[in-house]
Amino acid sequence: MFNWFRRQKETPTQAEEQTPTPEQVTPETPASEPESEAPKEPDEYLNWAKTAFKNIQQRKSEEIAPTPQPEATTPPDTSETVPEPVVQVSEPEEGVPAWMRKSDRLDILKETATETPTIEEEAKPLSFDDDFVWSAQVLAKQGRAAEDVTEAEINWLKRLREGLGKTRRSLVNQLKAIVGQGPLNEDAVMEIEALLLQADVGIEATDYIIEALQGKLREESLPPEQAIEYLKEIIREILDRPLKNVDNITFEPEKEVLNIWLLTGVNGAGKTTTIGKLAHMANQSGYSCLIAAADTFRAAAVEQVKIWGERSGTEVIANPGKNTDPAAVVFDGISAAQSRQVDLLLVDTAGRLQNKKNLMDELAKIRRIVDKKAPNAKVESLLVLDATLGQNGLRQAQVFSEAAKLSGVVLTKLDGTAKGGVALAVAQQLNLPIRFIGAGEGIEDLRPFSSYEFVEALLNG
Ligand SMILES: Nc1nc2c(ncn2[C@@H]2O[C@H](COP(=O)(O)OP(=O)(O)O)[C@@H](O)[C@H]2O)c(=O)[nH]1
Ligand SMILES: [Mg+2]
Repeated sequence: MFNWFRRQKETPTQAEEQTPTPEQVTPETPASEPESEAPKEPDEYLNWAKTAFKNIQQRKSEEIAPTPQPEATTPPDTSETVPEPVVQVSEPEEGVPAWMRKSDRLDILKETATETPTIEEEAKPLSFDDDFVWSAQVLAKQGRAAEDVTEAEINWLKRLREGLGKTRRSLVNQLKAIVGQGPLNEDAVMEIEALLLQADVGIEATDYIIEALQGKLREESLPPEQAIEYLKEIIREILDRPLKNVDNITFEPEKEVLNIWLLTGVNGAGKTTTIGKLAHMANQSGYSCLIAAADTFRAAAVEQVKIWGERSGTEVIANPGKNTDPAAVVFDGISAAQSRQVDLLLVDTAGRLQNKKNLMDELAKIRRIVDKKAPNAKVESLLVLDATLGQNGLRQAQVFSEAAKLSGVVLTKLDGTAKGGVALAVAQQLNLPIRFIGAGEGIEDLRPFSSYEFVEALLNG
């Protein structure tokens, strides 16, 4: 089993026994002294990638051989074989936001929810292309063994690279041209400033980056490639800085204790989708999981959570009554989680209430219930932020950080028009660590954040 939270393969017993020491839980930074077999030269990386590719192919053929899968091209007669959905899907009500009211998305979700959820992901065959080599190199540089690399990891890195592709292309060449000319003159500073601001980096982080870069280039003149490497270091430092205040660097659910993760954020940010993806990732990584549907203000919202529950094979605690108190659902969720001894309870919350005071009161009430009913639980409060909103998203974030004691951010929609630089603004302006990033609507399109991988996807060719 591959534990995504730890980024390592482990047997179920290992997962039980192992308590990670601080040294073990810092995979974000690449090993400064790579192990002896780690590649250094370009052709060594290529060989590493080839080995990884061969291993993945071999593992796939071994998995498929004993029990051949039914042909995905001939859909089964759904009227007969597919069991009735457990969920009673009610029509979206008046007053729900436009994207829900149209319900196209919901319809698609409803249809696909009863099918095998991984069909889309399985459909794409893995090919040994530029993207594969790039992804393999990113893993190799972090000291990974070619034997352990999984297809899911490669696919994720490809996705991330693709998502940040537009920003990378507009940043890298221009930056190289500017920083390769020695100390930055006034024009150069203005050009870099414009580039970074266009990428949503925000003024504070931009100033910080320019100052650090300026200092370095005054000390010594660097060729463009090295100047970019230094720039990457600065950016990683910004992204990792908020982690200094937290004790769980990997953000993996703790064993032997109930973990409760509250997901907050405005409507449409991606809370519910993120919950579905997190539940899937937790189940796949060996953690038992439960979802509490505490966005009770819209009937459709609860149904949407249930669909994600089915997709990820996770039970959803919901209250079917009208005008249900979200705190009551959270209470029920905790009771169920405690009696079943699950590892992780994911709580969906409402994104928009009439005003800021309402929102604050509601979130505070949920938090009180959690603290009272589960005083020993490990509670995290995650803000889900739509990366395509850039600086506007950050203003919303400010409101939530006043309303809830936030412990981290989930950045979503990095696959779309997002510029990516907003990650730096989050770290610099909110001083919150980014915990997970979403880059797509599929169930596997969310992974723990790694500053190393993010910066490579943003600035490496
Ligand atoms: N492209 C893309 N769409 C996403 C991502 N995460 C969520 N979405 C979409 O954003 C919309 C709102 O998501 P939802 O989870 O309902 O947001 P909520 O109101 O915060 O619960 C849905 O159409 C999702 O499919 C992502 O990472 N990438
Ligand atoms: Mg929702």
